[in-house]
Amino acid sequence: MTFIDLRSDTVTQPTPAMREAMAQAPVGDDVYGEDPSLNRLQEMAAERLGKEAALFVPSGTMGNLAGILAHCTRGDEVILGNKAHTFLFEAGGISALGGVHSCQIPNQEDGTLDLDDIRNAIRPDDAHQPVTRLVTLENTHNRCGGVALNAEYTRAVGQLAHDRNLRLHLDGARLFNAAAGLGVVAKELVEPVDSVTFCLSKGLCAPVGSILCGSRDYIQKAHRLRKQLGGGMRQAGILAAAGIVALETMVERLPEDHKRAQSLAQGLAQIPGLVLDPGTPYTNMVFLSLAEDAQIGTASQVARRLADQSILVGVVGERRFRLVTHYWINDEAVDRAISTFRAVL
Ligand code: TLP
Repeated sequence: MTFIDLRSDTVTQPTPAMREAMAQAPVGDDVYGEDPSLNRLQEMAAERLGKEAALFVPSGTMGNLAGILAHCTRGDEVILGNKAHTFLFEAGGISALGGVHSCQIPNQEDGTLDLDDIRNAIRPDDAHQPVTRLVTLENTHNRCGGVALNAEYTRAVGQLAHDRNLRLHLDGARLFNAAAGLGVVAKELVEPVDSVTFCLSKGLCAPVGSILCGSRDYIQKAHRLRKQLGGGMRQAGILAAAGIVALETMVERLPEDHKRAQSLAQGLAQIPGLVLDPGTPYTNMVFLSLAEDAQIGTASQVARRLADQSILVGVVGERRFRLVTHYWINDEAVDRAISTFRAVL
């Protein structure tokens, strides 16, 4: 029996069309800027997001790292959410490697940062304090349930940041899920930001890679940082070829994943012992917990029992799960996941 892997959309395998495009891709040495496939992907991405330039990086983590370091110098401070992926899950790279100090303010349940909290976190001009340089947002917001931030909110944060001479960076690992969830084009969501990363290797199914977009000067700086971080690649057009297929064919179908997340949530909500987060799913993530009075062990124990039945789920707390739908999860997989949960509980 094949595994039904709901742990993340990072587990997506490249599609047959991607494998074919990778095999045929014209390539060159990208450190010399000579890879035609990579250059094409970067141009497509910049155009799609309405930014001057784009840079291919091996991962979302490196995209955020190079992206933040290109705005900041050592000792500068970035304001971010206390549930931000960059704060929680990127191994402290911005401080370990860039000397960037972080000021964490509470993420609201809807993934936003309160405008007053941002305002109050901006440092005065005082030699005792770090210099506030940057604000970052995340869209969709992973630890806030995969919720999407709308353009109006992002515009308000952009205006606040720019009025105070700060820059705004967006971790848009799942930017196209946000756009699909809100029924808008991604360009609209990133118009107010100075820089944005998005991932090709999550819901868009490419095997490797993320893109950082911004102004031409900014991307030139990020390009040097990518080299410093060891992310300058050679015939990376093999990877870019899959990214091109991702942008051309995988963006428009994301609503299917969101619909399946809805079906999954509806099915799981009927099972005694499971409590779904209010509002879940916003996009392609379903968050749920074991009911307080359910005597069925911990989430890890339940996940092991599910794995024995070929269902893989994410454990994100003592009694908490995250299930993510993606291209390789079809209707039958959703039904099987629901019936296996029922059987195991
Ligand atoms: N998220 C992964 C894990 O690291 C948690 C996942 O399974 O969701 N920004 C956001 C919002 C992300 O969710 C992730 C990956 C990243 C950045 C980092 O991307 P990669 O894994 O390509 O470095």
